[in-house]
Amino acid sequence: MKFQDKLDKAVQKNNSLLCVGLDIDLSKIPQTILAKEDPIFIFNREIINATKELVCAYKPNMAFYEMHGIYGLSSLIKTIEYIQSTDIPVILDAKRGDIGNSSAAYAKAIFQIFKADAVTVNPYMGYDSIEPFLEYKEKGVFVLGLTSNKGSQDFETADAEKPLYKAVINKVKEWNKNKNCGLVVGATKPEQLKEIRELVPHLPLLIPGIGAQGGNLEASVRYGVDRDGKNAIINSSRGIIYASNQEDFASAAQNAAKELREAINQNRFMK
Ligand code: OMP
Repeated sequence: MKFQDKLDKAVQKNNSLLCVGLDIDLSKIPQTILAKEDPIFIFNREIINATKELVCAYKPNMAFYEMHGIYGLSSLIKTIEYIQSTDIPVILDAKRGDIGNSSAAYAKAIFQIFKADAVTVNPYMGYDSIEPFLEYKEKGVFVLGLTSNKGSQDFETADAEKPLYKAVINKVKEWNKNKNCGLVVGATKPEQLKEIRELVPHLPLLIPGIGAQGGNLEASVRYGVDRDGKNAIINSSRGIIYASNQEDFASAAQNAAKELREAINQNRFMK
């Protein structure tokens, strides 16, 4: 199934635009889980069981698995396999992008080995660095547009007259021949988000930066959704999965996800 269709189904079924980020931090996982075999997978499975009726996507960031070497990668594969049994799409946050043949290898790993439904990519190296991902027509490709971090001012918005992120957006519109592109726009940049949504009325926007990074939820939802109140994927990682670092972590994550889904929905149709 195409990523966009899978996303639309999950949005509809769970009445949700919430994406839970699975950014594993062993120092925040309860001792009883750490004592088990494959604690990363067990932790994720509990979080997924507690939130699968509340979300439209999951977004594991590869860095948090790669840092544990082969064990982390094996837990990531098991986690994605488990998510696939729930019909919720997986956006693998990898921020890849390299010369063509290297990107082709990255794309193969992400879509064929890890079996993600979508990926995040870095556009700095231009079209041939993104093309191998776009060739997987069924998969979603989220291009970094305007990121949530402070350093976004170094390049993305350095030129106030002609900001680089706008050049990226124009290219993404060109690159969207297979209708499988999306854009990443940080929740910390609500003003620009409004403008970006006008430039790309139909593209799915992945919007991270809610919760731990202090992004503006209300504005991100209002400005981020399309005309039908869809296609904004509002991500929170630490704010959900580490709502508690005690035994009650899964129910605490469930409560945090319920609250956030509700807060998102209150702003979805306010355009
Ligand atoms: P929390 O701050 O814990 O909610 O995590 C945010 C997640 O979104 C992390 O995995 C980041 O790497 C990712 N992210 C950003 O925070 N800012 C961006 O501009 C882009 C991303 C991303 O591509 O997902």
